Amino acid sequence: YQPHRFCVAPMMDWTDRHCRAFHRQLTRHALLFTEMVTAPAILHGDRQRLLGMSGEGEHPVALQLGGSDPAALAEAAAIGEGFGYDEINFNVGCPSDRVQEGRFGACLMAEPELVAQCVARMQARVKVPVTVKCRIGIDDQDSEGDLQRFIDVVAPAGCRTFIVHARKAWLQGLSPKQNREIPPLDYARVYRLKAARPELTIVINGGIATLEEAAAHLAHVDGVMLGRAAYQTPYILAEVDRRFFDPGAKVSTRREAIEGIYPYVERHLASGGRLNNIVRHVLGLYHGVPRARLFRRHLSENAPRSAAGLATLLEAVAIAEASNPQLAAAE
Ligand code: FMN
Repeated sequence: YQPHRFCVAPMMDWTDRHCRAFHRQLTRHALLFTEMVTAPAILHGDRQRLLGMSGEGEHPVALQLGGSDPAALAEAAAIGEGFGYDEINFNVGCPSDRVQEGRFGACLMAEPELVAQCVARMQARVKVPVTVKCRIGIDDQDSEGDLQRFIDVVAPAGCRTFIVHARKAWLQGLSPKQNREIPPLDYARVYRLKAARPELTIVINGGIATLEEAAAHLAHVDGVMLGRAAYQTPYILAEVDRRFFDPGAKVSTRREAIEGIYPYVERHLASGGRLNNIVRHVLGLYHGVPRARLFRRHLSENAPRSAAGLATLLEAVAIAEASNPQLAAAE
């Protein structure tokens, strides 16, 4: 059993606990990741808000940390482990300016010794695995040898699993959004990394849109990580368990997935939360079926209202499923 066989990527503002509660209705086994949380935020901020989970059913879930101070990261990792996270993942892949100022994210690829120190200090404090999410390169430091050297310095510090975004990061002149499209992906480089270091668990990320593509990558690497496709077309997650983990697993219908979160929605509303906190992650559920637009519209118009309750969600489902009897069966 390889827990990293299928992962849903860490995405700021997207993969919060509500999103994860929803994704969990579609797949029992995919490894979910939090948004990046910085070590200083954990040390000085509202831990319950930053680290609280949606409930016991959320596992397996990895906490992604950002930072570059080994001591602060180690403390943050220990706190995260205390909250029950199954893995601590270190962000060495995010290109944004804000993140560079604090010296975290992809710019750390230029400092493998520092990354190794961070990993070693974290792994010394926690029992759960510490993993790294990185890029194939940055700026002009992106030869095959540079990636290999980065991995060979960091792995002995205690990291056995690397999630590699198969696109180099450009730290100047591109927004993070642009840098998710340019420069082109180089999957072959990640495959060669796995071939050269077969003892490491290598997970590939970047531009994977379907489970067919995911399956093709798995012929070369140990795992796949999907970001935007999982978020924007979440129903693809429904087949992940059967396809990648357990041939006997059940595939939920869209309706079952959404009915599965009703109790969570009710608890959230009862504790003073807004419907839209959860429902904004559900908008893509019917993507590709005839009444998807009506579903999305009903929710985006009504869920943000402060009084919106479970009824709004029930109405949206009724709208999406009206005269769509084939949706009753899993596709
Ligand atoms: N990567 C991180 O390592 N940490 C983050 O917090 C993070 N936030 C992201 C937020 C958004 C909205 C998006 C679209 C991506 C973010 N990423 C972050 C990058 C993704 O984890 C992933 O590496 C990237 O989107 C490529 O995968 P994809 O093509 O499957 O989306």
